[in-house]
Amino acid sequence: MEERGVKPPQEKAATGLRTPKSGGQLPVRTRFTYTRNGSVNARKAPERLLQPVIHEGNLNGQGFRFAIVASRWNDFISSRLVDGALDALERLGADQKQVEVFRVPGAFELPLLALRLAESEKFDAVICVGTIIRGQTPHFEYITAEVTRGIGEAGLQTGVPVVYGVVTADTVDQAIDRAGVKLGNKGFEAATTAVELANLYKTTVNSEK
Ligand code: INI
Repeated sequence: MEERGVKPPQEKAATGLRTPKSGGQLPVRTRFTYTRNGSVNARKAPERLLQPVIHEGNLNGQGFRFAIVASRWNDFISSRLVDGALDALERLGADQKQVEVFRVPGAFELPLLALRLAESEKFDAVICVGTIIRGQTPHFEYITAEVTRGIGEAGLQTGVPVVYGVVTADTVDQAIDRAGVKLGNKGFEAATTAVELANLYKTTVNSEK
């Protein structure tokens, strides 16, 4: 028989916000059955959904080696990105001796050095930061596309996480907003991503090494 307008009972287990550790499991999730008119069938107990193992990196930077590759163009912004990345690594427990910063002239030079550092087997993750501003170059689209492609390629070719912390903006003001003013700090975000990925790779795809 169909029930009309029955509200789903509280799904307590499905609302848990805890971050599963790598290899952990989701909180138990359930699926209600519905009647033909779309309301919950309160007469039937909810079914359990599959409980797959979830792999997710934690945010502990201790014990990992990180390279930050930073370009000097627009340095008043790019150096803020380096500061943001260092701040994140410090907060996440990375060891000072395990973090190295490499400077290159412009963003176009980031991918090759990122590739070589990733190949070197000296780093668990490479963090690329730089600033490309549209107003300053008619080649904005080319440079941005090439830098983005090259940074992605460095990771794909080596299997080492190479993270993208490059600000691309139409104006100087927009770029400043992404370097610690209104819209966070892209260097901080990239370093946090690097820590998460270093943990994820260590506990999953690299765990046999
Ligand atoms: N490099 C940047 O990192 N940001 C820019 O905004 C930029 N502009 O505007 O031209 C820029 N150009 C230099 C480029 O990255 C190379 O260093 C140069 O072409 C030499 O290869």
